[in-house]
Amino acid sequence: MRVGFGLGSNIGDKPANIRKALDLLETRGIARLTAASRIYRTPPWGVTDQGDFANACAIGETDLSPYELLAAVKTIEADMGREPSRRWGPRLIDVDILFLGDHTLDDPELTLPHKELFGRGFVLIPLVEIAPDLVLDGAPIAEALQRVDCDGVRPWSEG
Ligand code: PH2
Ligand code: MG
Ligand code: MG
Repeated sequence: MRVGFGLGSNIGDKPANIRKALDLLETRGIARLTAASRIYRTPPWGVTDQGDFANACAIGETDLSPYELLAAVKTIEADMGREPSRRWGPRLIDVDILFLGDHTLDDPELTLPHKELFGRGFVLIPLVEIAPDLVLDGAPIAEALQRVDCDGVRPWSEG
């Protein structure tokens, strides 16, 4: 089944953390990645008194069920050294499941498609980069991108 991931980091070597998590998704057999976006530098959203994030998205194929996938990404986060923090606070690595095939789920543990995806430039910009024609829950993501604030989101290499 087709799966989309959103990755974020704002502690330590942020781009290296994103690349490590992408590598673990592959090497642990969680997903076969078919596309990964560039890494973007993004202003903190939600809680603004923290450092900029590195963000990226990836798409792949997986055989795992929603909750198997959730457990697998949480294990990656824990193994990389993520420590509990306040909601929207600083994190070494965050791996979010953005969508899984056509699954729709509304559970406190896991919402599919990801509930805040449509309002976040730091997710929509990298996702549209690798999947410009993607439609989630009947909504074309490229159209959603036109409506969100993308101020300050730029490729990491451009500082
Ligand atoms: N993640 C959050 C809260 N705020 N801001 C940016 N720019 N990037 C993130 O990945 C991010 C955030 C909680 O998951
Ligand atoms: Mg998360
Ligand atoms: Mg997140």
